[in-house]
Amino acid sequence: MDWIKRLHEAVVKGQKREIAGFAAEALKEGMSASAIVDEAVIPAMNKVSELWRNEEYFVPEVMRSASTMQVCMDALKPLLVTGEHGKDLKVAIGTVKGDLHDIGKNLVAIMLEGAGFQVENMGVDLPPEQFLEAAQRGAKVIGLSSLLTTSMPGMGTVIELFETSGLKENVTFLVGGAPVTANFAREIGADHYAENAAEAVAVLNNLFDSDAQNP
Ligand code: B1M
Repeated sequence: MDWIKRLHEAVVKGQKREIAGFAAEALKEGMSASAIVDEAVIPAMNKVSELWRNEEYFVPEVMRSASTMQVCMDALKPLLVTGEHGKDLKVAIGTVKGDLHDIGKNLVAIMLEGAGFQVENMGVDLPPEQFLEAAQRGAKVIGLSSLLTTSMPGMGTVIELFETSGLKENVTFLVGGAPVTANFAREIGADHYAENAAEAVAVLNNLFDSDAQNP
């Protein structure tokens, strides 16, 4: 059985009841959890995005695929959360105010947890003050996600709030989301930009490594 194809199809078609079983079979046949995410789940969500763009999928279909993806990620989570790396680093991640998109942000959160970071997944539509409170609770990395050009400036608002509160130097800002670019990240004063979940993990792993080398 081509499990990549089967799992990809399950996410695209929103086969929520079947997907955990498919993932279990794929694992039994020797596929790794990260291969399932990288080769089936993420490309399938990209396909769903394309179908939405082409107006072949509408809100119900997109939501069905998103919840199917979530079931699959929940089933794989114990296997993805294996990293020893970065264990002491607290990361608070959320979608900025005015924005309800959370599929990609949740993927980033799960992958960071998988890499061993302590992740507080704060939700969506978050007022800037909530990120400040997360830093006061000990988060060293603040992850901001935005999927809308209209909510993107909200990332800058969060960073400005940290500046005026004198807390900007205490944290590292990681930003991402489909419309966000490395240039935009620089403009608003973010420390790092990641294009996708794997890059977010790589960025923070590098940060952790260099902290370990220069404590
Ligand atoms: Co919305 N939506 N949506 N939507 N939606 C987009 C973003 C859009 C591009 C579609 C389009 O028109 N082509 C468009 C934005 C246009 C723009 O601003 N330029 C859009 C719009 C307009 C809207 C509404 C305004 C529609 C309306 O009501 N008229 C509305 C807004 C609601 C709101 O937020 N206030 C809306 C609503 C919705 C749904 C509720 C139906 C649903 C969201 C469901 C949910 O998230 N729970 C939805 C969806 C699903 C999409 C698309 C189709 C898919 C987004 C997605 O989940 N992609 C999207 C079209 C698209 O992106 N092509 C679209 C899959 C996901 C894995 O990728 O989120 O990009 P992504 O995450 C990636 C990277 O970006 C990155 O890593 C992730 C994994 O690799 N990343 C980070 C993300 N966050 C990161 C943080 C990091 C680092 C990396 O560090 C902290």
